[in-house]
Amino acid sequence: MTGYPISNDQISSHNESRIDGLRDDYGALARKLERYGRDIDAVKAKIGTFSLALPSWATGRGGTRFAKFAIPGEPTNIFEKLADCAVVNQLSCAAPRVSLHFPWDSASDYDELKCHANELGLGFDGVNSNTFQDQPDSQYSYRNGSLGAADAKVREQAIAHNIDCIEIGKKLDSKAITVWVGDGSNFPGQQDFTRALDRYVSSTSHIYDALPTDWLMLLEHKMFEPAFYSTIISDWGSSLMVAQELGEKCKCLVDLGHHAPNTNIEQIVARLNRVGKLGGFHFNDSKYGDDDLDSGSINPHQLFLVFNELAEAEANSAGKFNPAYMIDQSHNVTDPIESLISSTEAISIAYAKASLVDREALIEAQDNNDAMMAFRALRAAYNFDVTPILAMLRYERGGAIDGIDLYRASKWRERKAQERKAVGLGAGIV
Ligand SMILES: [Mn+2]
Repeated sequence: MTGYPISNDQISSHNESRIDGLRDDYGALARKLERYGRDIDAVKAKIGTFSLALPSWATGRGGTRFAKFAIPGEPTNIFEKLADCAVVNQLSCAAPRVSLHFPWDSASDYDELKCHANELGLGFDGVNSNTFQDQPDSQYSYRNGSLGAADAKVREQAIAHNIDCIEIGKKLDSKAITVWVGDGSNFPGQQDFTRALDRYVSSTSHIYDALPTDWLMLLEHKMFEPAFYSTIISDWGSSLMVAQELGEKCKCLVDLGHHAPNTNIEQIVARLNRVGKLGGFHFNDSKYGDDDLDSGSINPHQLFLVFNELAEAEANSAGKFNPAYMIDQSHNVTDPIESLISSTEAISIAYAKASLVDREALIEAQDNNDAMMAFRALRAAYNFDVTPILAMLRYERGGAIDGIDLYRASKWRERKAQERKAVGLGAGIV
């Protein structure tokens, strides 16, 4: 425990003043759940199996296309990003993996990086490639696309970069690579839809061939941006088409923000699961488009409905259901650590509520065409305040009853502002 960022003394004194109140709330919820036919400790054990990955890039302040406003004490390299992720995990006890992004997170020695992460209580999730921006040492530009580019040399460079990411991931014990490309067009006629997709499929098949046997390749679709007329993998249909063409190690990743407004995302979850192609999730929230707002901050009910489908999928998966869960959001106006603690709880709440759904009652109502009783089966679970279960889990695991309160009291950011170099002014990043 010595490598952990927040001292045990600090956590103990924080919890000491809150544990009596928590036990009171937990007891009241236990009695309520008992009347509902559920044992709170069994529910807690189930919720305790849930965990998330944190993206390294979310530890810095995000931005928009217009600007980024840095805060003092932001991490400036992968080691500092890991330290901030370790704070989130230590206090929330539900985010033990970090997802790296290359070349942003390049290191000179990945064995050292892995050891360092392990000392902080962290492991590594899937790796992410980046062919949506040029790097200082890039020979060819991605300005006209990457894996689907018309120029074969550009495609070869993009393929080689993805294979490099797999090689790094092998050293870190990652088991997946997530591929998202910015390829697309801004003008009607600029690009032939079919030939561009053919080139993308051909390129991704080379990356697929380089996958170790126990790895997955996750394809992330996005409706628009940076291209505004057409995007090469714009929707779950295109993503599924390519995943089915490439083979069983290729699956689809659903980012909650990458759909048209009002899209029924929970139905997409059910569809992808039906064909065994639901590979993972990127959690965030939105009001208008790909806003990358904090998970559950705008529409917590939708998050619950997504998890309800995941719970249904898990119940019918014969033990093979293991999607990669990750936060993917941009923190423009908050301290990223606070947003990540808050979002970890919001996502865990949705998971917990979905696990409380009375599935027998739900299926019975569905089969009897009883819309109101089916809806009530969902609403009854949604209406439970499950936060005492999550707080008790954190307490029992050495985390914080109130993570953000303790984080503020620890003055972590103020201390880091003294130690870390300033990030300075920067352009927006989405
Ligand atoms: Mn994403």
